[in-house]
Amino acid sequence: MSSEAPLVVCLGNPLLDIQVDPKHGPTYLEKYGLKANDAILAEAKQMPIYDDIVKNCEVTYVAGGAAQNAARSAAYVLPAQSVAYIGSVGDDDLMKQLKAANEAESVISAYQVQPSPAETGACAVILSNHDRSLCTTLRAAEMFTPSHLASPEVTQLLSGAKYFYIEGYFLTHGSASALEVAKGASSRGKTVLLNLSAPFIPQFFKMQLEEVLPHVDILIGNESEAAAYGEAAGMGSASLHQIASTLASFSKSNASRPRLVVITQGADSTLVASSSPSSSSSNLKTTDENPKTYPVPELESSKIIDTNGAGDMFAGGFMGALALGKDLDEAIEIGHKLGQMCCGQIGPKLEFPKVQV
Ligand code: 26A
Repeated sequence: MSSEAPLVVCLGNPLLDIQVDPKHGPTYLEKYGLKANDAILAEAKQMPIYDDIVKNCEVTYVAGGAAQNAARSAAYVLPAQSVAYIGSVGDDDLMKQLKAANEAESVISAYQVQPSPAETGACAVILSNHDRSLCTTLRAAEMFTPSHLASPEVTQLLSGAKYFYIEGYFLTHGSASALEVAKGASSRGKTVLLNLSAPFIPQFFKMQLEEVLPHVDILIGNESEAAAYGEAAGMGSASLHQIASTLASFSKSNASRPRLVVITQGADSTLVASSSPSSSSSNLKTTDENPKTYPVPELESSKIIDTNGAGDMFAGGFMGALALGKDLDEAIEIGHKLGQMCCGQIGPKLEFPKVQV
């Protein structure tokens, strides 16, 4: 580790993605009762999917875990050793693969390693057309304990960083730790980002989400996650604009900085709502257009390999750009570029050797 503390710390569930060749997609969606474009925690009926795909399909193993993908994406635009990632893993081969992927892309892995027989989490990725269905077994990831945050290595990371990124998925088991990180960072005037991650988070973990939200400066999500929040919050037929504005104006502990809510919509425009569009002198300033819309550059369908991780790469690139001091418009543009770059790769990956974005 270099003597300078990393600028960015990410917190999440480390997972190894097991991607199934799209030719098997429809069969496996049907067999395990999965929706084409969704992310879920595996229920008992889906547990056999991991052995099944490995035995019976052509699979590709790729580093995954939503916040870990975002960490690699932030690292893509930042100087070496600027990004650290915290999560819980098993002491196994899967962990070694994840650690190697982080190392190759200059992300510091600050893993809490659970003793055997705990295993590193995995995500079955069922591809069909340009959709991806994610079916996750958390295993060691959900054994994360707040004690890890108090370890000397992590304490140092948390006290030195200026940007904190938490995946909504972590709230399924680790809301106490997420709250500790967000609250601590926010009270020290640092920037806290939270990703909604999947519709089931606002749907089933609304309480945990709203507990962390006051300490969040930048909330990121996509259209279906925002809609799920709208529904859970009893907003009936509210538009995406209204839901984003409601989330932006949700109570905030650090009132010196506005909250931004960034909603992506695949190929459609990205929307940014601000709780106070013109009050900020920082690089988070928006214009009077609120929410503001940012068109997404066109991406030829033939250039898309799969969409797994595109949202994470958008979020990580966006955050990395902000950490570099870029303004909001530039940061969104970089996010779009990295999200699209990811669509041209197998799984949550970016192009190497690095291209200038
Ligand atoms: C708790 N769950 C369901 C999850 C995840 C997850 N990361 C953390 N927790 N379910 C899927 N993912 C990751 O999301 C990425 C795509 O956005 C997958 O590992 C995949 O790389």
